[in-house]
Amino acid sequence: SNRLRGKTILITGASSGIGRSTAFEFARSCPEDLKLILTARRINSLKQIATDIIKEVGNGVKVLPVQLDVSDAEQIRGFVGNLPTEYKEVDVLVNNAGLVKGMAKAPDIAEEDMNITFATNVTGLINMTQAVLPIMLKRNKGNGAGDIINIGSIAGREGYVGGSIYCASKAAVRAFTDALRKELISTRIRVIGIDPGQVETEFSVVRFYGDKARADAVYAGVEPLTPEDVAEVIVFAVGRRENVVIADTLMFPNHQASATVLHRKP
Ligand code: NDP
Ligand code: 8X3
Repeated sequence: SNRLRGKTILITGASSGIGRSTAFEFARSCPEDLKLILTARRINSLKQIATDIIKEVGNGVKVLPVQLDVSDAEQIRGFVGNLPTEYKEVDVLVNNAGLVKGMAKAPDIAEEDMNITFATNVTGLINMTQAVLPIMLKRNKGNGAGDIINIGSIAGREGYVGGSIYCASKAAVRAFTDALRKELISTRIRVIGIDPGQVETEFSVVRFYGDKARADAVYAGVEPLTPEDVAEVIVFAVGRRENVVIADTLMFPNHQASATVLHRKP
């Protein structure tokens, strides 16, 4: 039987890239019975995605789009309390929302870029986790209490030039994920860390403040992962037997061996 059946799945950063693909992948993997809570700042994109998911898989999947800026602690506090009753029992939290602004080297990093990066990737992820954990802990009764999936990056394992704030933020995600798994060891909550290498999404467009040409140059001569590739791994991890924790995953496209070792076709 389908282990995803009946689950309520909350995804941050679901308006684009990996988060969006993860929403579709969950829906396709359990079209008969699933609830998706899709969050991001761009509510119109979320509404469109909700419509498209139901168009594709039918209305066995229920989708709730909610505007939520994870960098705003106040919004997170209100969000969980205001979930409609039928969506309150969150089983799976996918902490995916994340970004970086700029590729400046110290000492030229804009304070604003640093602040938004940490407020989203680190503080936002921790606040979301703290907001949702009580729901999972309350349900914790010996089986399947819940899953927390944190999206890190190869950048969290290895620094690269022009990546210091992003790398530091993702190293923080990795450290938080590791400590959290230990803190929750007496529960049945699974803490799952996934660190992708290059994935072609809006990530680089956002990093370069909307400069599409500069973003495209990042992927010139290489074949990056698709957001679907990462979504498949997320859904696979959640779909394992309850006693199986896919704790720590590093995934690359074939041309990549580290944050800095990439083979580019001339
Ligand atoms: P995208 O830019 O395509 O998607 C990022 C998502 O995060 C968007 O849905 C965006 O929605 C959301 N987001 C950004 N800021 C906030 C915020 N303050 N509150 C809520 N949502 C927010 O990039 P990716 O899909 O690539 O990124 C997803 C995750 O994957 C990130 O954590 C990223 O660091 C990580 N990652 C990406 C890699 C890559 O090469 N692309 C590699 C490894 C990890 P909105 O703007 O509507 O709020
Ligand atoms: C994004 C991957 O290497 O471009 O997480 O920083 S990288």
